[in-house]
Amino acid sequence: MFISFFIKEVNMKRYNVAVVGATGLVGLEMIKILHERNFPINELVLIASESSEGKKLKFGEEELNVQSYEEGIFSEIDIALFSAGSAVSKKLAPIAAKSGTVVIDNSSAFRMHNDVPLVVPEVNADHIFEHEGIIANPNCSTIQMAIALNPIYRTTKIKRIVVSTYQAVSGSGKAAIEELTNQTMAVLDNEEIVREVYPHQIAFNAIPHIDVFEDNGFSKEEMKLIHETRKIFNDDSIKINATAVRIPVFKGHSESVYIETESKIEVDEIKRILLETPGVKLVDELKTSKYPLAIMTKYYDEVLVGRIRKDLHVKNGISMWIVGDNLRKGAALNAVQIAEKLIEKGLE
Ligand code: 3JN
Repeated sequence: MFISFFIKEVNMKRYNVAVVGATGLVGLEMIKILHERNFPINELVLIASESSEGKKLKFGEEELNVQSYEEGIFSEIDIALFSAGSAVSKKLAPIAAKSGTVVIDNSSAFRMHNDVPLVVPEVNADHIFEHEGIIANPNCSTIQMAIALNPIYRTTKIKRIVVSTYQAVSGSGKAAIEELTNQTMAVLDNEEIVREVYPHQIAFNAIPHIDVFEDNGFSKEEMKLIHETRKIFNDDSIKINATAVRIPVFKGHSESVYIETESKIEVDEIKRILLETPGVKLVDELKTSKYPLAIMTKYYDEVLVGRIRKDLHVKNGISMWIVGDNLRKGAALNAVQIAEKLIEKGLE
């Protein structure tokens, strides 16, 4: 048994992997998850901006140097996980793809492109293999909603979704974590509030504004939820209305999600199918005050679903509360899972 395991390990194909945006919150999480999940790596190349050049990052026990981009850096790379923002992705992902690297991009740069699959592996893993060098990771708020709604959608089509998000500041990066920390202390100490990341004080507040506003009155984050969900389900008939709100929580996005299904489905049936859904954890026991909480994302990689209840007035209307780790399943873990699916079938 040990010998066969050993032979399998030795014979396992190993890949050259790059993380672009390695020093960011999501990049760091990608490195951690590649190690945790024992991804078959031959060489791991960490790429970040010039200002991070020479920094060292841990990959398990190893310490790896951070490099900045230079021509030819992708020539030996099999898979590149990008999380350096959409400007960097727009510039570097096509270069990497052209040199034969498969790019898994966490930005919005290519998500809605027709020749770029937008993938949540538990929902539409089959789309992965339609790639032409770039695969897109959806927005964090989209991923957790899609994963929870998918088993319901497969049972009875969903006609309409009304979603309000309660998003953690880590979605805006390291500077936002610092801003919430500093503002919280400043409010408690009755000192001046300094604002840099958000247009308003985030401490002790809720800001209904994520990303820029579009001409239709919706924010770009809200429009991402609409367009991306339709693309993942390959169903433009789903009517979606979204409100995205930033709240003073460090980690874990929460969502109030209301759906109208095509045919009747009982709450008990939804609970039963969610219990059997990989990547989902049902947390729904009102008597003992059990429901998903943002702080639970510290312990779970699954998307947590609870407070499932029937609308009292609208036929086939159902409400629920969905919570996910925005840095892991909402970003880094989803990207690594796409990479795992890719190598399962062999890269080519
Ligand atoms: O705000 C959040 O909670 C998630 C932020 C996502 C984000 C932030 C800046 C740029 C994205 C994204 O993933 O859609 C982008 C972008 O790539 O457009």
